[in-house]
Amino acid sequence: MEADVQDAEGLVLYQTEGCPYCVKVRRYLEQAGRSIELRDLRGTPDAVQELIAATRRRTVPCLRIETAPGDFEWLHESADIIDYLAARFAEEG
Ligand SMILES: N[C@@H](CCC(=O)N[C@@H](CS)C(=O)NCC(=O)O)C(=O)O
Repeated sequence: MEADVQDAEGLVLYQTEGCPYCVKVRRYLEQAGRSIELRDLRGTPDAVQELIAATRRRTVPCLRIETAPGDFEWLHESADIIDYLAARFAEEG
């Protein structure tokens, strides 16, 4: 599912609704007053395939970071994702 107004460019969170680690990241976003594009793996086979093709894992949450047009880095681990987002939001102000 494509979701939400984006206010951070080039970021997509691959996630599922019920995963507690995904909830942690979504809660952080809510508290930070930010939103990014969310892709829910449930019912979105394309998102599952994208994640597995890029990372060889199906684990969520995973943050896709566009580093240049069409180039992506993929970041697993909810704590690392939150640290990355916090640093990025601090930079962007
Ligand atoms: N340590 C990870 C745990 C992530 C995790 O266990 N995610 C589960 C869903 S709640 C998952 O994707 N399991 C399926 C898999 O790893 O293939 C984090 O904090 O992000």
